[in-house]
Amino acid sequence: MIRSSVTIALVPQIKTGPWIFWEDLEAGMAKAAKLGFDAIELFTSSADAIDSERLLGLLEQYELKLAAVGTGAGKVIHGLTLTDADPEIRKKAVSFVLDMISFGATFGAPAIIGSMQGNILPGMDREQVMTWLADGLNKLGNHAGFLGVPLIYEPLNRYETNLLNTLEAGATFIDTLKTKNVKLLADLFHMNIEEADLAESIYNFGSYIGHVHFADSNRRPIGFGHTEMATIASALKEIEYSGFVSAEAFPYPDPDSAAKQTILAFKKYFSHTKREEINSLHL
Ligand code: LER
Ligand code: MN
Repeated sequence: MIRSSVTIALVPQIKTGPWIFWEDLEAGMAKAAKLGFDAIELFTSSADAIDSERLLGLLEQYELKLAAVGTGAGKVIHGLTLTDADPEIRKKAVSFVLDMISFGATFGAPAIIGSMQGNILPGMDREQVMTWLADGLNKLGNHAGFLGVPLIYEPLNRYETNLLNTLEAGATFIDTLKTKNVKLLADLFHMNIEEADLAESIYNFGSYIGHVHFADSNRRPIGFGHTEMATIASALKEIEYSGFVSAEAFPYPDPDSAAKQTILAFKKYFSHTKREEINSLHL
């Protein structure tokens, strides 16, 4: 069964980004629950930014799952990546993500390696950088496996990384890893830029996909851009994807409307709740 999720960003230093709800964990969760989302995805500044007991209580209270935890704050706030030329920084990056994996695993949620993968900077050797990435993913994948969750690796579009940009490149790379515990994140926004045919790539690399970021071509909520969602939804059903479709999209035109639009799109493509029922909800 494909389940819905919505992002909540709790990083005070970041005021713009593709997250639907911002700053207030409980308010975001209450709205997610009211709209009928199955889960939330969290973007926090570190693994100890939220008290685990409190989160557990809120997840139970609002009957939500934790779909995944983002690790990008490691780069954005702390300046860490898994492929930094400085071994000390790489070590800190691994340690930051290890803690995030442990945090997420408490709730059965995987951690996502997105911007923490870094970039090949001028003067760096591609092969060397890919070895650093492999070393990091092997350590992190093993730790996640020990805790019973996958590690999610996200191919990003070319304007965010020059490492791996497509599902095919991601799948080919993770096949070379020692760990067998890394899955791919199919972010529909990045895929819109990089894939020749989104549905075809989903069919071809379906067995590698462990998480989906649900955003339209312009990174607005699904339905506010020109992505052909019907064929993508068919592909996800065809491969028997059974994870979360998580709205990592801009809060356009505002967080509440973006959340409503997302759940409407989710219901349209993955189940059959009537539009009027959702429109009548007052957040
Ligand atoms: C970044 O563009 C992104 O898609 C995130 O999921 C990764 O941090
Ligand atoms: Mn993403």
